[in-house]
Amino acid sequence: MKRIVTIQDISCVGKCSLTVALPIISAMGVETAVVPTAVLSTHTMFKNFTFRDLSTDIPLIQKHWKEEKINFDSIYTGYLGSIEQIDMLKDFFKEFKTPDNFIFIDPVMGDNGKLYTGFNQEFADEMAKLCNLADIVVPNLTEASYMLHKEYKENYTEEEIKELLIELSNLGPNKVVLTGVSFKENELGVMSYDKQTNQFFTYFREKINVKYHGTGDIFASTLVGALVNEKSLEEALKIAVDYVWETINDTYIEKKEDAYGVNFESKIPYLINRINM
Ligand code: PXL
Repeated sequence: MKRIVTIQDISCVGKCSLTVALPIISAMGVETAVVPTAVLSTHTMFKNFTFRDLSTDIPLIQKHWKEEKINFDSIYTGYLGSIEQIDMLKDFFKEFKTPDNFIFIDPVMGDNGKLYTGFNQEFADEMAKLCNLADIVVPNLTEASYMLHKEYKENYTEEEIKELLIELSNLGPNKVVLTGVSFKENELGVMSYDKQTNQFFTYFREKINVKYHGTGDIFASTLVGALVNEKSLEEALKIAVDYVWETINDTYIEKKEDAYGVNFESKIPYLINRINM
């Protein structure tokens, strides 16, 4: 069985980071090892959340796993709590990167033009340096703007998105995916760039006019799961966008509050069908 290690926080309520990565990757038939970076009572969109930093455990977990000769088909990072953790991961990558696996970074930092509580430009700059070690990075437009020191805009032309993708690939990774891309009012999706083949790829679905928290984490978890299942980047992107669309649609019908995330659980059978197609 393939094995992914995912490194991100546990937000105990709110359906993001580890509480979505674990069930989604497992449902895709891949073992999910975890390095929890922090424990929060909820994600940071709620007020008065608790935050326990788990940085000191990271090198200890790394050392033990090295002794046990544990290896991974992919190393997938999401929300990281501090610059110190970014530095620790550089070392973690060195220990566990092999010629056969790939490093997948979701540089979780912000959305809608703003950084989440607790992040600043310095963190974005350090995250950009961490991306140098990645094989694939999957920022949204906010995260890309901060990492590249570019102004965030509401609307982009195809040429501008291509430029952003190339600049992101110049940070280091061979494959880059931008999420939240839209060239028409009623469409939303992703655009990717593969530096080795010089290929761009777009995939859109009909836009549902709501924003739910945690969908970026669902997208990233599904994408890395599909890639480890040996789907091509294009096929994996279609599966991830379609699954996120299904979960948003299901939630929209129920009209839930956005901070509580999407009904990804009810669409797990859909995901399993897609991955086995
Ligand atoms: O969904 C991204 C995310 C992950 N983890 C924590 C967060 C957020 C977004 O706000 O606060 C703790």
